Amino acid sequence: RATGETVDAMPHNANKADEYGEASSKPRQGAAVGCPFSVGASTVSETNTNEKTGDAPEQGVNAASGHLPRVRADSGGQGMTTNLGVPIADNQSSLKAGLRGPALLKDFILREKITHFDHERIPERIVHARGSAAHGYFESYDSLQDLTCASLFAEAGKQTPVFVRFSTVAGERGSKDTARDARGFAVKFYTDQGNWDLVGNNIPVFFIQDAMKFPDLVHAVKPEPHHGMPQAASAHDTFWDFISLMPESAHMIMWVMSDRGIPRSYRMMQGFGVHSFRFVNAAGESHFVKFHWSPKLGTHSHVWDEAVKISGADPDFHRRDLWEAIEAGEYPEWELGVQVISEAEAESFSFDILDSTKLIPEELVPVRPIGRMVLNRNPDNFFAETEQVAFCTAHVVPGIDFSNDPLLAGRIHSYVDTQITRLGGANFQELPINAPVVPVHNNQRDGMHRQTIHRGRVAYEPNSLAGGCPFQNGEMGFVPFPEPIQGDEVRGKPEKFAEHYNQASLFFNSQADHEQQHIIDALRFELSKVTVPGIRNRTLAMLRNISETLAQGVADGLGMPLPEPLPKANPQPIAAEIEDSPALSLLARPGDGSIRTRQVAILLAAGVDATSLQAVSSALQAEGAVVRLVGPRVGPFNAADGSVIEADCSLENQPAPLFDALVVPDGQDASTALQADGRALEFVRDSFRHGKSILAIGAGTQLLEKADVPLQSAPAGVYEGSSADQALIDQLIAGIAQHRHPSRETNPPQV
Ligand code: HDD
Repeated sequence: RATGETVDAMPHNANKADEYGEASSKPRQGAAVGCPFSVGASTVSETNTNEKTGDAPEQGVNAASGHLPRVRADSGGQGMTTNLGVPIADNQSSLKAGLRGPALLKDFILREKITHFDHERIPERIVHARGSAAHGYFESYDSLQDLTCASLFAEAGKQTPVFVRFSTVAGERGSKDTARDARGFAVKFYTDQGNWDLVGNNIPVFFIQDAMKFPDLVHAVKPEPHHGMPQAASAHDTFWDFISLMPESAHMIMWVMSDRGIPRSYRMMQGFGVHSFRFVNAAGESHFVKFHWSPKLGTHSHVWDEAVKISGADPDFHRRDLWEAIEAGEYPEWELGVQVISEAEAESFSFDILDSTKLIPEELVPVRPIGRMVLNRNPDNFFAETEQVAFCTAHVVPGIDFSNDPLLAGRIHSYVDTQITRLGGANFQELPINAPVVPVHNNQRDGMHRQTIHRGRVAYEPNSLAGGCPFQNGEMGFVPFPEPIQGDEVRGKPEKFAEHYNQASLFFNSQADHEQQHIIDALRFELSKVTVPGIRNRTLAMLRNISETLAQGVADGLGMPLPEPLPKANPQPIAAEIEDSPALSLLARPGDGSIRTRQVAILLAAGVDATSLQAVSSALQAEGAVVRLVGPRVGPFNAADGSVIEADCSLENQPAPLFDALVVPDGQDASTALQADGRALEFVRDSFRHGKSILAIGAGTQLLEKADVPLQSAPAGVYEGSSADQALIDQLIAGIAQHRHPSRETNPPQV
């Protein structure tokens, strides 16, 4: 509904009485009572003018060419019709022979409605089924014409519309957002030379080296086929059975078991193209490139206990976070960077750049920033846009080409292929969200659900009847990089692919102490869910090749002795270029230091001190934080000074894991009431255990004491004071900007 007033104007359904007995034999009143759409009311989405970016198109910018407005429907002020436009008189009852008689087959209106409903679902994606998306734009920093002729990088300031979908990998469409998993980071660029899809993840490497193993990997991680469990989780026998037999997965396992596997927000994670691609310039010269997205807000993650609790309290946590930020005008932003490598350089590395289980350390090849991406509009319709968007690694544009990475080769086939089943035929690219912003001309015809009405009698080339059109573009079109290729047909892999552990060790060794501990804890958790001892043992044997500290920590957590290390595929050690890469720690990207969009809970109950509550609340809001007043229930509470304060959420519906920080204001009666409420104590304990910033003022401190927060040890990120003075509030703001306070962590948790 557009406005609250409309709801108030419709206290009950006045049409209801007409549905029964004699009255039902007469046609209903024409107009709906209280039509919920009021003129002038609009959401952020509806006021945008550019269909793909949401912005007013600027001159010289890729203006979209009319697909989305043409298909957008808005029923404000409209009467109801069938799918064929026939006005519907009555949408309440089926057509019957007598009020108590049988329903009639000729009721085409009922049948149309039920038939359409019966077919509303399409197959979910085989992987990455759970996702959320947004529109936005990419803006190039410079002309990259020396490197690539891709038109989106042609000049500084050039904007290209994008649609971006984030996802988890293993879970089904309705599964929770905060599962431990890699996250998909798929970007569709609607360039003026056609669509380019950069279908990446938030992790720069992958589990396997060859597409041949992808179905095996996915079968292993998905719910086990006999009983369909567990949902959206890798903590089970078949996954670890496969992994422990596939040592090439060691590096990716380090990333997924690290905090990267449980990001705080889609807005706070990096993205990577993973494979080496090629940039090709107008002269036909090629460089290898790796793509990196870096979030302006920095890289931040949950802790495991928090992620588990969020999945119960709000399974849509990441979807809501992205949606709300964009609706609030807090547009998420990433910088795109590339690592550029010449063919000769590529040869010189200790690893193969065609191996997707390896990254190129930033210390070896720095990341060059080339543009920024802003997401500034939510989709109008989840199904039409987020569900029907079809990303394909085969979608490249002139200036961007593939490398010979054997994982990428399989992907080039798989994505187009899967859309044909998922979206019901070969014309899926005509769906508005998938259509390019440039016109499409070729001789492909017909197929299921064809939208275009092709004119003329020519659908072949060469032709003379249509003057040879559509004509070939020659060197203006996509010209594949002419890489000379020679070799025997062989099923196998290059030598360097056999080295599986150097970069897994590099990743583990480059983590901060608490990050290393989180990897150990994650593996302890996952392997404790494995029921077959041999699989635990084999995984431990694999971990020994990564780090003795890691393997010992996990073994201790499982109460197991350390087995012999797993024999290596390549027993000859290969010297790695570096042994420490600070860029691999989440701490390398703290963000811009602001607390914008951070969610802060202020606890309240009757008798709360309104002055301290309001002082903290206004100071936080001035910094862009989102403040929620959390009460034992929602609704009004009398403050100590007699004023009335409204709790907008409750301890029950919005528990601590959903927040970034906690404030307990002054007020003796409120503190006493909260101390007697187990949910408030749990709120404090969870906030403390999850390393969040906590501010307690005056009597609010008693709640922390009652919750066993060890105040005497002056834990980091816990601030106390007798009044809400500015210095105290500044401490809180600085604490929230740090994201969380891992120095409080103990194993097991004290609180
Ligand atoms: Fe994939 C979906 C990312 C390897 C086959 N993949 C999919 C999506 C992302 C990725 C982000 C969701 C796109 C969306 O939001 O709609 N996939 C990756 C990355 C990989 C990778 C970063 C390794 C570098 N994928 C990979 C391989 C294969 C596939 C090796 C098959 C040979 N992926 C698919 C798929 C999906 C898919 C079956 C399922 C739904 C879809 O494509 O549209 O074709």
